[in-house]
This record gives sequence, structure tokens and C-alpha cells, in this order.
Amino acid sequence: MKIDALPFALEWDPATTALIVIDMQRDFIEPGGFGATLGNDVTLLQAIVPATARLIAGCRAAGIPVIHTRECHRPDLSDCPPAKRLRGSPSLRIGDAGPMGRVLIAGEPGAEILPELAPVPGEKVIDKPGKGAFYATDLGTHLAGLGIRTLIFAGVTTEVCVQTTMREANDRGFDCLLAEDATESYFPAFKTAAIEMIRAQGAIVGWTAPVATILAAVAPIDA
Ligand code: C5J
Repeated sequence: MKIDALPFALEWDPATTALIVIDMQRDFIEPGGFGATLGNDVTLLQAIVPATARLIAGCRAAGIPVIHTRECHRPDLSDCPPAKRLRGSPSLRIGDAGPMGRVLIAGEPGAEILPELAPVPGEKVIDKPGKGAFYATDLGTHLAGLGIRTLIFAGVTTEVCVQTTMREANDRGFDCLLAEDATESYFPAFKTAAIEMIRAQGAIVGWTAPVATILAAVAPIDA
């Protein structure tokens, strides 16, 4: 089968494809969360929630595994390098008490996935201490166990955790497809640049396509 993606059609098999939804967490997206407290315009990220929900629903209906990630750390911060913690805003660092509990700490309200996009029972949720979802997690082992070869990506932010994970996946031999309207950045120019980088030089990192195009391929009869 083919998806009408850029820079050229992507050959794929739904039986060996998974959807990875990156870091759709309350602290990054909801008003009053960590991201908003740092002065970011979270309405940009909120705008992709409906398209992301449609993508998740379409993949679930087609039997494509949905994997969710959360950027978060252990409460004792033993998996948070000081070099990471000391960057960002000095007034609100990882582990500090933020508006939705301790910032980016597993189990805190802000680290949870938005209720609209919440995992259903049986879906894999990966807590990741890095920007890339393969680093220090069992994602690679999990995908190998499922026999996955193609990854569809959604989530935030495009140029940080999404692109980092796509690059990790690309280096591991996966074909990677980014859902253009189910990913966003606090900086629109960074999203545009990331999408161009991904599909440059003959899909050097991967492919991109709108959610509607992906869903038309995932469920051609219903689309
Ligand atoms: C993610 C970040 N999820 N921007 N984190 O992209 O720090």
C-alpha cells in the first residue's frame, strides 16, 4: 500500500505500522501549565488536539498499535542529568513545584496525557527522561516484539521531542511518517523548518502528510 506523502509516496503495510504520540501532556498544552508559565502560547498546541484524536481513533479502529510517550523523570530526579535540569527557566526547573504539581515528574498531574487523548487499556505508555523516546526506554524492544517497520508520528513539540524521536527511529531502520497537522511547536517557524528538514534530500529523516491523507490510507473505505 502507499500513502500520498511528501517528498514521495510512502510504501507501507498496516500490519507492520504503529502510531507514536509524543508528549501530549497537560504541562505542555493546557493553559496554566508549565509551558504556559514559561510564557509560551499553548493555544498553538491545543489546536492540534482534535486532529490528533482523529488520528488515534482511526489507527485504533484499523488495529494499528498506538504508543504514547511522556517526558518525565523519577521523583528523586536520578534520571535527570543536572545539565538538563539547570537549563530552561531558573524560576521553574524540572522537579520544582509548578502549577500542576512537580514539573515533569512521573505521577504528577502535569505529566499526565490530556484526557481527550488518554491511552486506552492495553496501549503502551513510555515514560522517557530524554527528548528522544528510544533513549533509556524499552521502545526499541517493544517495537521489535511487534514486528513494526513503519512509524507514524504525532505530538509535541515538532522540532524537539518529535523530531529527535524520528531521527532515532530513522537511524534504527524504521520508515517514519509525520502527521503534519497533529504536531506543533510553540514556534511556528521551527515547525515549518522541522517538516522541511525531515523530508529534504529524498526523505532523509522521513515523510510527512496531513492526518486526512493518512486516515484515507489507514481506512480507505471509511475515509
Ligand atoms: C518536548 C520539550 N516534548 N520541548 N519537550 O518536545 O522540551
